[in-house]
Amino acid sequence: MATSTIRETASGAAAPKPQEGRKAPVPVYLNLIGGEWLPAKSGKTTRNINPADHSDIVGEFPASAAEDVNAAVASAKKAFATWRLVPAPKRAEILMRAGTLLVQNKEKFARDMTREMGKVLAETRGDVQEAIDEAFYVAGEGRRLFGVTTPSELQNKFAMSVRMPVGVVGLITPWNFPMAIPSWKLFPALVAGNTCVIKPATDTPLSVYNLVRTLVDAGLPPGVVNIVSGGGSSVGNALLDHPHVRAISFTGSSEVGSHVGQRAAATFKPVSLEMGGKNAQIVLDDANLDLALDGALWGAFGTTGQRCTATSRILLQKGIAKEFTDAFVARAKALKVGNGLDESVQVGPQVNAGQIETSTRYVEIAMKEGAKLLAGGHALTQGAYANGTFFEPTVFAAVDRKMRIACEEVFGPVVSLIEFETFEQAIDIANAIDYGLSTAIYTKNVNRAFTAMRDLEAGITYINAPTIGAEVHLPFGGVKHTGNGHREGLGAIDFFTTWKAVYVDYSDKLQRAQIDNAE
Ligand code: UN1
Repeated sequence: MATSTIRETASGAAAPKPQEGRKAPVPVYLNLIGGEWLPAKSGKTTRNINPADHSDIVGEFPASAAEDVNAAVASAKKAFATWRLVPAPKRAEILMRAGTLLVQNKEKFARDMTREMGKVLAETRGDVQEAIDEAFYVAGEGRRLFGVTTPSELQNKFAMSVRMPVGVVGLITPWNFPMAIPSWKLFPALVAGNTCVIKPATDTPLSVYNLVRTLVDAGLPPGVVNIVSGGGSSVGNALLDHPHVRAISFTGSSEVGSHVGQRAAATFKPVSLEMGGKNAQIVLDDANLDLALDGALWGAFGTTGQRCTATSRILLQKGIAKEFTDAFVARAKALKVGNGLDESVQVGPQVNAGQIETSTRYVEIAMKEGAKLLAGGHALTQGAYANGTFFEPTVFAAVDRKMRIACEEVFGPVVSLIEFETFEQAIDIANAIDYGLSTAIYTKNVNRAFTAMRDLEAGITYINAPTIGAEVHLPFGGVKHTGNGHREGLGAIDFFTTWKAVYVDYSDKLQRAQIDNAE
């Protein structure tokens, strides 16, 4: 692989800059363009800071602009000419090797991720594991990528449909699953023969570097994947506008997703949007209450509530509401919040100060609306928390389904308890939102479980399991404002390929469809 004059170390880092008064020098990471590790043309950088400890600088990353995107797209376009001709099973072998390398580096990549994103080590190990699962799952696709054949209406004519790569694809990825979600996009795009320009989330670029560096080490040719780090308004918009980018895959908020979809429409790019959620866990009177409590606690406060699939509404049937609420509040209060690198910590920091502001604002909104605060409600700023962005696990009760706290995504450790009387009411409340990503119901009644599977308006429904925990080989995505109809996991290949119909006429004469064979 070609390198620039900049000295390259692992993960695309250039020679570290010594920091005054600092023990370890700050590594400087670069863009990957056409196989070379390059700074932003402007020379600008931004800092990646540990949200649990702001004195810990994870690295400096390029603050790129449209000119860097242009170079990356040009290199991806050049690489497409040859990558699309590499047999898919061979492309898949690179993913296989990448999966094996990820297994070897799982612990290191998990620690890097906890440092840049905050979630606890058990979860960042899970995040890397999800990329490993995706690598092995999608590698199998190299020997499938099935098309269909069908009889022609004419004699001596053969008809088939084959999947073609789309071309250069732009991938815009979020900070909450810094390696898993990039892998959901990169791996299917690659096995299908596309070349990629990826814009990592500005809060968590290191995990994308670790992932892409792994692909390079596994043998990915130069230019097939390019990384351009930087902000949404600079790098993101340049990808959306670029005439040679043929499709965009985005995961993030519904607000930004709406912008992405509208802007990309100007150049007719297909766009896959995975966005927000306001996911409900329903607990019926007949549920195994301990199981429902375990699920609710994990669903609401796992990843500090920063999952699109996080449980943010717990719908409680009257008969169990009090017992559940008391136990849930006690357990929420007992959760250990802290630095995710400490194995005893259960809830890490929020990713940045902006997220703390959002959580704080929603607590104020909920209080004004008349919801009852039963636990948490504040940012943690003293002692060990002083250098980070921490928020208490927060529980509201007496929440009415129409309150903003019951309808809008917080993306933090804030959960609302809503009571209901009948099963039908629970389904109504669960569906009475703009989002439709994940849902869960706890019951032992098989009839209710199946009715819920049918009637909950969501891309994912769990029975007796929390709203989080999707596996890579099932379709991932949602309805209403959560998505625009595409799916990751099972379904990603559909987005990253385009159908071509092929007709082979071996009759040696002109045969006019719809005319020569008509009665
Ligand atoms: C997200 O919710 O932002 O289903 C992604 C899960 C994970 C992926 C979540 N496998 O909880």
